Amino acid sequence: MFSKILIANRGEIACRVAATARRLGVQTVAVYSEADALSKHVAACDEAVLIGPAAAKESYLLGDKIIAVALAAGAQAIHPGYGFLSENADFADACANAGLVFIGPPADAIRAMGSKSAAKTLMEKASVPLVPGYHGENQDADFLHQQADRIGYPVLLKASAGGGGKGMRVIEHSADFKAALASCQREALSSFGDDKVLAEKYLQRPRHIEIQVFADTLGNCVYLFERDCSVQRRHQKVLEEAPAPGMTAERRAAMGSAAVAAAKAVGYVGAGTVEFIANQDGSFYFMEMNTRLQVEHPVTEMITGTDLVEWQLRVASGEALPLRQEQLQIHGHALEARIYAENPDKGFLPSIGRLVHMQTPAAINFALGGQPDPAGFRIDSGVRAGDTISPFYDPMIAKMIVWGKDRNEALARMAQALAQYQIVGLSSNIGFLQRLIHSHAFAGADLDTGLIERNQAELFPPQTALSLPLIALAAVSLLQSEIHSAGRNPWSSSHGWRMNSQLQRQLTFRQEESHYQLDVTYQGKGWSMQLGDEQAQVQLISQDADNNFTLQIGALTVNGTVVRHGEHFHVFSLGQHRELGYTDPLLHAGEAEAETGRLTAPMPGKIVALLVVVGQTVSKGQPLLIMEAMKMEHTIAAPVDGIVKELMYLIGDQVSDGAQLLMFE
Ligand code: MV4
Repeated sequence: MFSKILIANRGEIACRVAATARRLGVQTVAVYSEADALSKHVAACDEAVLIGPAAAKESYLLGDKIIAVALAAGAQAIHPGYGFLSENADFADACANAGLVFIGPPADAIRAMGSKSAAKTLMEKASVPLVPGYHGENQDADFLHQQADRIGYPVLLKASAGGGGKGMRVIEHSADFKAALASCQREALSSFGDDKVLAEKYLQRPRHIEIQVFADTLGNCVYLFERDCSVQRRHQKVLEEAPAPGMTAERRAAMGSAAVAAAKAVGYVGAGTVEFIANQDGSFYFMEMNTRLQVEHPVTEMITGTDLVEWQLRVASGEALPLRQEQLQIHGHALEARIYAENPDKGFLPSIGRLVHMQTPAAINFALGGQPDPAGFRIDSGVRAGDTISPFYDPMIAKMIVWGKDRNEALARMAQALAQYQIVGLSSNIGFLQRLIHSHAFAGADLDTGLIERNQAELFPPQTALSLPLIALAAVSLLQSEIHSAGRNPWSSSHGWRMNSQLQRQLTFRQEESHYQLDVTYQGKGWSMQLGDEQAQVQLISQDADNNFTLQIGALTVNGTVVRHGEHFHVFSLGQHRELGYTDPLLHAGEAEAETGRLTAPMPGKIVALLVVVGQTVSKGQPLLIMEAMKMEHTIAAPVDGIVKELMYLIGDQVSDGAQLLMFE
């Protein structure tokens, strides 16, 4: 085993690799960009080296620099994680030339699988099933048309150099072939610089089922069963699970053997994934091979009780695979949900900003009576509460993985865990994931790659009205914070309480365009609250330092967490996350001169996030940096379209009132 490795990655996968290395007594060297100086992966490793600016091209993609860092630090091997340099065959060669072990497959195996049409030719020779089609060299239009007619419609044209769905055309009738070919070739040329295409039978409602394979340098190769990754949005996986629902033992063995044959055909070593598309009847065809450890590997780890990063380290240091095929078994069912900083209501636009509040689900006790604990709950994340999701890298916040003895148990636990995941500071897809796992199609395991598209209505329902309990939680949080802050108490008439026989006050909350007027009457032991024609006696039962409240509302006892972020109350209760706008009259006093878009500090404070780089073109209203002052966050946005000329401060710097923060043109 190695004594020291360098991890050439960031975020959750760097933390994931570091955790296993630590458990095995292997020292770790992190590399990081300027944007990641304070990040979790730097803290997770034994040492860390700054390699360049935020942009990946100037840091995480600098193979030579990373190799130099590894040599200087005395590391024997480099783990590339996924993305970045993980499938770069030249980098794998460069590691070997420098005397370092690349913890991944041989460079030639990466190259062999890199070209989609060449890979298909290799797979055909290895008797791995391919979608009926033509993937040869002849690109004559009439010849390709004949091939399409032979295959039978619908036919799918794909750019040979493509992947990820770009440059694909579905053709329904022979008469449409010529026009579709021309348009596919144009897109292929402009996107990939190569107009070569291949033609395949188009599968309707296919599933994406992939097989985890593992090979060592001694000639052993096993499969660790399948993952179903059919639930995708624009070729981005959202939910993954293992095993695949409906899979029979015979089909599993057939797919496993085909995947092992695929790996052997290219001399594979290490962790790899063979992707298939499968028809609803179970017939399956090779799509491509991913020559790295994948994001969704934890579901496989959970059902097989393995640590695939440990396997990678053992194989890379020359050891045999820890288990033989017949020692591998499937135990239960695992689901993974990818939690992204993105806004599902705005076309899933990435959401940049700081995780002002993040509370992860308390690990539910999954231990089954009498059985070994299958470690049934796991969050893999590269960020902590207070960290920033920057625009430079993938906006994934975390992967949440749950285990159950069967799919329904795993689903129920995922539902519970998602309901307990709290994020304030940026938008996340948690609500969308909740609707997805409860949807008819997903809950019923009616899976295919079009699931999200086909269930738009169920997955994007109109916002429902706020209920009295949710509003009462926000109101009590507000009232309590006023009592606790010096000089602001319900008896001060300046604060909106009227001095009459009873203390009354009206609070107005907003949810999008709807306004909710809550009439509050202070009653010593609690409040009477009226919302429309609904009225209830409300009492505070308990409140803790982490913003958790228990209220008695009429006959109902309600628990909730309320986090105030600027002029918004985030209420987490009854499995929901609601954002209530509130216009605080005190905050708006005397702010007439605080016009939008100023590029100076509005008050003394600390820089907590830089969201742009020098030279970057930005549009009006785009967030440029975030500062923290008076325990609140202030986002400085671009006043007009322009270019960032200079950034005056770094993350963590203190700035004084009125200080110029950046130069803007
Ligand atoms: C297909 C297909 C249907 N029939 N090939 C999309 C990305 C590329 N890797 C392969 N893709 C597809 N190939 C045939 N012959 C449907 C898809 C497809 C898809 C595949 C896997 C996961 C998600 C997908 C979403 C849309 C289309």
